[in-house]
Amino acid sequence: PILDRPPFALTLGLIKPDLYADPNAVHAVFERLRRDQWEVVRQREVLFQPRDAGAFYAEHQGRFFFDRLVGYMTSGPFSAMLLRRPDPNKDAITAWRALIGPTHPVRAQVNQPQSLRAEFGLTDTRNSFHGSDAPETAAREINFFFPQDPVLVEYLAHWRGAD
Ligand code: RTP
Ligand code: MG
Repeated sequence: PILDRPPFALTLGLIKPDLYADPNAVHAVFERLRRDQWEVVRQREVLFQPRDAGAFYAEHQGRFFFDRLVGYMTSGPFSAMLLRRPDPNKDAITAWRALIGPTHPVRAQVNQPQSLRAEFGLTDTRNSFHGSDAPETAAREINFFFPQDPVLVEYLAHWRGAD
């Protein structure tokens, strides 16, 4: 049963193009990750073509902000990270989304001023970070950027085996 499973310890984080273009900001983000005991298992620089952004954000096709989102995500290189919580009792997906904060930076500034989007986000679209929202999406998104990575493959076998 799902309740007997360990919390999902992996997630996929993005440092989006606007922020990735600013080395001082990127440095500050990695300092924060170290301080909060995140393990960056893999990290790669990615440059999206429009079709890549459309594939990654397929669920948003047809939304009013889709073209803006594709334009943003193809505006320059960004960083994709396979993140792990070393503490097996902590859920990486929830913890990472809590750290980055609400989608809309203005809301983040009001409700979660310590969050990364409150500090670095610019607009509703240019919100500087991404985080997977569930174990299934984390697995899909990690595999999107790090296909068949052994860390993901082994973790999924262990996690699924827990039922
Ligand atoms: P994400 O998936 O990137 O972590 O963000 P989220 O769940 O907080 O937000 P979601 O609704 O999934 O939207 C995906 C990304 O689309 C852009 N967006 N722009 N009103 C707008 O202009 C708007 N709304 C969303 C953001 O870049 C958001 O992260
Ligand atoms: Mg989302």
